[in-house]
Amino acid sequence: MTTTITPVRLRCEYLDNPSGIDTTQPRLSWQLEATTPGQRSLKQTAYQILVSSSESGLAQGQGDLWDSGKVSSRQSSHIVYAGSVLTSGQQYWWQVRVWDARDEASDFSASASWEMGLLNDGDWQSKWIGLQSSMPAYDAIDVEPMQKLPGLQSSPYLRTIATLPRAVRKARLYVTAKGVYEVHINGQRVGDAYFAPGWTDYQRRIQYQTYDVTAQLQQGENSVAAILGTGWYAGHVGFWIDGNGNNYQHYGSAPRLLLQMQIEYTDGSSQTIISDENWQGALGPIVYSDFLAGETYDARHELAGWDQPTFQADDRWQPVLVEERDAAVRLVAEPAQPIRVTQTLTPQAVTEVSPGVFIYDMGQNMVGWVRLQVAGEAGTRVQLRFVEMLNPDGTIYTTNLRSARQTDTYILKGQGQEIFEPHFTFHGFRYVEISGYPGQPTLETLTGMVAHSDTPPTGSFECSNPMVNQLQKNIVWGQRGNFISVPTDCPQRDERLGWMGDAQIFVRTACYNMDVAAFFTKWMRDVVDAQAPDGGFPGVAPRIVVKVNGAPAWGDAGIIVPWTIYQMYGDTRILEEHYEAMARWLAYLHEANPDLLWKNKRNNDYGDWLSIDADTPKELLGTAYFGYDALLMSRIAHALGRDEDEEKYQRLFKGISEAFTRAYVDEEGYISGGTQTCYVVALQMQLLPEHLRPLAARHLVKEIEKKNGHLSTGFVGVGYLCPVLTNSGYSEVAYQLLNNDTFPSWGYSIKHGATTIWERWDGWTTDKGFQDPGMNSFNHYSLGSVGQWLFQYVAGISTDQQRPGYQHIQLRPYPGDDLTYVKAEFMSIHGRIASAWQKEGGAQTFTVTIPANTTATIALPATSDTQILEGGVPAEEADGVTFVQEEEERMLFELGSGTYSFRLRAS
Ligand code: RAM
Repeated sequence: MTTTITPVRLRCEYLDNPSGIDTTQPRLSWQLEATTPGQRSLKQTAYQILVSSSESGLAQGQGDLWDSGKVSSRQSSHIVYAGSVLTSGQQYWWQVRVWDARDEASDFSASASWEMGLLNDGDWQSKWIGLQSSMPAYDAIDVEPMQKLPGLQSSPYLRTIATLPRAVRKARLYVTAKGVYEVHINGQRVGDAYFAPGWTDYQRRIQYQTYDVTAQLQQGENSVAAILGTGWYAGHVGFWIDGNGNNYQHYGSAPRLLLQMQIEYTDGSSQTIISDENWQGALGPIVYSDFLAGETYDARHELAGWDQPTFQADDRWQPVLVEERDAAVRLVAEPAQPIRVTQTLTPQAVTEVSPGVFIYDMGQNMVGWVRLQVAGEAGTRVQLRFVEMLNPDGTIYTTNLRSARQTDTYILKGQGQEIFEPHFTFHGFRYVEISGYPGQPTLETLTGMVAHSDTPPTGSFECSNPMVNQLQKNIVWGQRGNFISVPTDCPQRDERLGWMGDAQIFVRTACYNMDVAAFFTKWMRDVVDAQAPDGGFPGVAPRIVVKVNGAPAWGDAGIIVPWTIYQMYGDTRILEEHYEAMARWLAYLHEANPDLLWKNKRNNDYGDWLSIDADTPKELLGTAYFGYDALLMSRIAHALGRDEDEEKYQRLFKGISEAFTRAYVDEEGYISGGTQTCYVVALQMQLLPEHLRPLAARHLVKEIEKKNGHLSTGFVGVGYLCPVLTNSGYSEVAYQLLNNDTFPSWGYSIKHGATTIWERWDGWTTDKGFQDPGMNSFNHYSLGSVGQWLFQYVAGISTDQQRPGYQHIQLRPYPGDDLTYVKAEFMSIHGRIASAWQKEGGAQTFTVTIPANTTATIALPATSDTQILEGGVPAEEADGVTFVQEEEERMLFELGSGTYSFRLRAS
């Protein structure tokens, strides 16, 4: 007999064949597919993992580092490596085979691998290098006065020659920067990452990247070279906090490079190339490159051949400045996907708005930059300015960028066709203004380069309402544009900070759209690095610019984010890793607020930020979050088997919910403040006694009616609004909010051309035009947190809280009256889940797919009177389907893996 299941998609620490990880007990995961498509109720009953120190050894079935033996288990994700000790720089190959329900073994899977990075501080021999400060800057260069921001720096070009005496068998490059880097070997750029090493608190922890450069090296002389940018380290980030314009040099004054190349020769000998005194530095064509300002590139200053081994350095090249490493700053492997260009866009239109000034419409508010093609005389200066919106007269609207310039300037060298892409800057924009272009630019002149943390797409959602489909697109574009090493609030103005409130409200939506497990694994370390000694989590992580501790709904991201990652991916390690930090945050709140209302230490309390004519009392909102923290901590303690803590936090949660009810709720379920958000948080966070819940839900609906069927929630209330309505039996009200296109609603922005989620409901209105430019981004994801509701309720794809990570799936779709169909998919850690429903005539069809080795409970909107067929036979007789029970207006069935199509008809 052959097996029914096949292991596929092997991953290590959420990544495909990662190189340079520093987790010494990495977790291995795979997915299972039906060997014969269409088979149902397939499960794994056992697995065997082999890990080998060589690819050929593994091919011969040897697990010299680890042979798990046959382990009886359903587990197919997060299996902790338990073999011999893993060592720096070594690559490991692994494979898995599984046994099915009949105890038939599969073949071993295709092999996968991972490679360790540099695990010990002593592995690093290299030194930080940069330009001597005596190096003349391009300050005097004729930069447009408007582009002159204090702190702008020219990019260092650095190079050395590595002489390799023998043929290379294997070479790895470990590299990082204080700032951002681009490495070139023998004239070729290494890797495809942008803005590496990414943003962390550089005074504590700097990520490095590992590249396989074997194929780029040759016996003999090799050029190893790099360009640096200031990036988050020394460039402009955030707003003008102190009135002096000091929103730059947050971590240090000038960029530095740290590079180490480990070479193994075919004869078994080895060599290490490092950044040190043997490097030279010069200024090149990048006059400056800065996230907020943009880039000015003078091609006349290009250092032709500078990254080639044959290059003859002239006296522009000087010895570099060398600094020893500070052991207090940890060098860590980057645990997440790097930033990459994931798509290119062709402009949709170009218009000449005044003589020689052209405006391109990219058709999409995007984040990244453009590639420019141009030919003309040397010294011709082409300027590109990037904005999200246009003024009524068709010119570019720059005011909402505040002090961010978002301007790239290219100065031609005059040698035929020239192509320019900036190196170390990104912009948030839909429109590009080009001036100084020699000749008539065409649609081919510019190409949009979309860049962001390359988190793999996992979700899709489509329905019969085009406006809702546009909403889903806008949510995804907002996520792409703002997940840039950290989850930022916006990508265009002088801010771009890791705002915690935004992240916590959006994290579940983010998990549906893309695989963000590794991304948030990394960011939670930023959060904990930024935790204050008193236990206070920050309001932004990394903690710069806004230095106070987190406010309600902002600091709480420190608990909500790990909890959500655990729920969405079954990851207990993120809970363990940060358990102490989470406990300290809660203790900090508790100590400051012994009467269990969050009165003290609310710091910059933003309340229900950017709500519409609805002031939710801040203390009440804070207390709700305090209660939610305690509730989640009790669940987290439970997940980790910490029984005493579970009880302790449960008691705390009970105390806070009682205090909340005493202080803010009357006996008819009215909540003081009376805003929609008041009711939403009280219900979502389970703060009300049972008997008041239906009353509070009614009041919530009344509040919506009072607003003529509109929402009034800000960042904080919006995420739970539709879920709470739906859970309380008012899904039709949630649908009404979804379908609205009058102000304020998601549809309103879409009706007025939005291609991303706006920061404010009233970012632009027909009555008032643009909102206060002091804070008006058109690419902010927070109000897009309704995406969770689309997947989890409209399509009905949810995990079982008790068996997280979609090991057991809850399918509970809520068909809305105005939609005729919905089709959604979600690639979970266990494989592809799909849910679709459709109405035709008097019948409804529900088609679902759940992956092998998972089970599901489907709750169909039906009663015992409904005729329910699956594949043409009565559901309870269908293969893989077991009737469970009837609940209020729902018929529940248990499903084994596979695809099912249920047809419901009222009889
Ligand atoms: C602004 C942004 C950000 C929000 C803070 C409180 O800077 O809107 O998204 O979190 O305020």
